Amino acid sequence: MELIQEISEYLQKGRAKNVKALVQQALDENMDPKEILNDGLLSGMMIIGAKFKNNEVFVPEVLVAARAMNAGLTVLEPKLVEVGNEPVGKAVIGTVQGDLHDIGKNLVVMMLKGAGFEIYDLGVDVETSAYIDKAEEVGADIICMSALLTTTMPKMQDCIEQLKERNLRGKYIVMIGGAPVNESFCEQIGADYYTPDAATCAEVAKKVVLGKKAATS
Ligand code: B1M
Repeated sequence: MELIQEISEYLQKGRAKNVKALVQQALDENMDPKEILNDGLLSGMMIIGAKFKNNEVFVPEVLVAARAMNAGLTVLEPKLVEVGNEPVGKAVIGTVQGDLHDIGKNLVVMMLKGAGFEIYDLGVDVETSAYIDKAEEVGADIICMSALLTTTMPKMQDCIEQLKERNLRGKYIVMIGGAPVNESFCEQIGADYYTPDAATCAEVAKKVVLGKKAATS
């Protein structure tokens, strides 16, 4: 079996140690880190996601697959973030309150780091005010929110409303994303940018932060 296929298969079985070792082997064989991510790890997670939806697997299986995914990501992270290291700005990030999904958010963190951002990762189940408090504390440029559940998406709007209440709406660029989020939701709640994936998020973040800094300098 091809190495990349093996990574996907072991991820689906939740075999974290094997996934970690195979990702390392793939890197040692000079495979492209993005190929390992997309065709190995993410494709395995997509298969698990589809099976979960069809009730062919349940939460425990998804959880071990997610752990295997995160184990693979720890090996891949140094390669994914080594692209650039000029300091670009500061970003506060987290998965919104009530939501425990962190794989996509962790990928966004890696890509933002790779784009040169200093990251303040608040983790999962983040209270709305915590994003704003942290942004104020560290002098952030961007607030990034991730949501994977339709039931937790409204927390993004709560953050926008709190920013307005605290007269801080113009101070921060607000970026949102996650599987159920889309452009029209972004417009509806008055966030600044929706991006569909981690790489695009980092690309847009860098462009707008540098643009804002150039305009104010
Ligand atoms: Co959950 N889950 N889950 N789950 N889970 C989904 C999201 C679901 C779609 C599955 C399904 O039914 N098909 C469904 C949501 C349905 C809905 O709301 N419409 C669901 C459900 C229902 C649940 C529970 C309620 C199940 C239960 O308990 N009965 C429960 C909720 C727990 C909670 O959060 N309170 C639950 C629990 C879990 C696990 C804990 C078992 C596990 C999470 C483990 C973890 O994250 N550490 C889990 C997983 C793994 C999934 C699926 C299978 C995979 C999610 C994932 O990691 N994808 C998911 C099904 C699916 O999405 N196909 C599912 C890979 C990841 C890279 O993609 O996070 O989308 P994603 O990130 C992408 C983009 O969205 C984007 O970048 C990434 C790609 O580059 N992105 C951003 C993400 N954040 C961004 C922010 C940005 C920009 C881009 O800007 C700031």
